[in-house]
Amino acid sequence: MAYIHNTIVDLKQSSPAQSEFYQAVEEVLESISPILDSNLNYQQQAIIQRMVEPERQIMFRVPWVDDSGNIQVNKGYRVEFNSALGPYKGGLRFHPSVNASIIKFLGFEQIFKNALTGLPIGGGKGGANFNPKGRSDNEVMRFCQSFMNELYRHIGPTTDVPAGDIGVGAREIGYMFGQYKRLTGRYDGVLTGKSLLWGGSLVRKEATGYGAVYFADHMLNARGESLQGQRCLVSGSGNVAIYAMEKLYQLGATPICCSDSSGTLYHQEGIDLKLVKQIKEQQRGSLIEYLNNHPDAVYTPTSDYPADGHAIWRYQADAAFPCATQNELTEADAETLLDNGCKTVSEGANMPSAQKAVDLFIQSSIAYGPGKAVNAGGVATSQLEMAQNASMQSWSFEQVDQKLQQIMKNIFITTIDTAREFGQPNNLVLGANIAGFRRVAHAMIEQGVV
Ligand code: NDP
Ligand code: 2IT
Repeated sequence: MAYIHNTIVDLKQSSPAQSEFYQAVEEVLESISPILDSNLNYQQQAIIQRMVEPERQIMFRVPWVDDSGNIQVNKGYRVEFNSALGPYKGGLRFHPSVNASIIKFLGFEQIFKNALTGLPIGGGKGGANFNPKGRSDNEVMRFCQSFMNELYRHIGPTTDVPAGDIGVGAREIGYMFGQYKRLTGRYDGVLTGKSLLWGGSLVRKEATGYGAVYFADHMLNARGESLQGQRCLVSGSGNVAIYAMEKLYQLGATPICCSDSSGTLYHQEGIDLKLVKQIKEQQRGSLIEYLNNHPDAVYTPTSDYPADGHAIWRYQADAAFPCATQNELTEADAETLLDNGCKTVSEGANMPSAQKAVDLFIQSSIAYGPGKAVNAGGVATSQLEMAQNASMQSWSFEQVDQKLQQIMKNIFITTIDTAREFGQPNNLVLGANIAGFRRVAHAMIEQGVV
């Protein structure tokens, strides 16, 4: 379609060298083309051109002093992408690979994900090219304080509410909250993913992983199947992966693999989740340490991965949960999964599958859930944390989990109903993108040209 093609050509000119961002935009624009054809109002209102341009992008210097007394300088970002549905909402990522392209792809995805939750939250994302690995708690604290010294003037409980993402968990949120409070004198819900001691919500820690499994369960139930007895591959071993594995065990499935940035672990009898939590959450160590307790497990370092993909997707399993990072599942990985009989792929991470892998999953008619639907339980529970902070309440674990389950069910129904409406019942990419897009587009039209 010429309109979409021209939009992407213009985007590449005005925002050069942002491949991850183009990938996210192309996927959304291609799948919404059926409604662009039938509704010229979107074109007349320049909705697409407005949506691909962030409302505001903030880039800043983050200087800090390491434990040896050396001055370090990082690059900080906050992209306030779209506020049609509510305050900007989305995580902060601290990882050496962070750049403008990655933050923009994440912020763009966040707009549609947040719309799908049905809650009043706009889309944003931020972070820094800071590597927390190997840094002491004091170094992480000084970095977070310096990061907040700039960020605090751009955020607020009804304007922009950051949370965690890769490399940002309860420790980092704590240090950033402390500095925000010191700078502003305000004790308000300006960040989510806070500690339960001072304003956090029960279930927020578990929400993304649990939600990804709830979504997979809905996809299977709709096909007359369930997760009971299924053997699963879960990439990553961070916040999302750990709580996806926990929920899989609770629903009678067995995660047999997980991974980290150094390698992949396979344990035929099922991953010892208590040990993974200890290694990753407490010791901040490497998964290779798992072998000290379980010499019968198999560990493949990244140096031994196949040239065209990743060791984890080469194991035979019923279901795959990519929960680490973007483009961690290649076309060759997808081919192997399908050849080995994998029937479900549920994306806990953001954009984990390369575009060609996505195409293969859709063509094969397996149960394939795209990240922006599957991992929306995290941000949805963040909004529940905002609601509790604003009303000065704290809800029980069961109350929040019930709401999370209901939200994931609604997202699944909205997504599959929209896919059916457009005659492609197995294409949940199309369903999620159109459902999210319509909500944001209509809000933008009603709010005028702003
Ligand atoms: P964490 O930092 O807690 O964990 C990330 C995991 O992925 C770690 O095991 C890490 O390895 C591994 N990893 C990260 N980058 C790479 C890489 N380039 N190559 C290989 N492995 C890598 O992050 P989260 O669990 O919070 O986030 C995981 C994914 O889920 C991300 O895509 C994030 O955007 C998405 N997401 C997160 C949400 C949340 O609520 N946290 C909500 C929705 C989506 P190592 O342990 O060695 O660092
Ligand atoms: O990608 C995501 O949805 C997140 N990292 C969570 C965002 C949030 O505001 O909880």
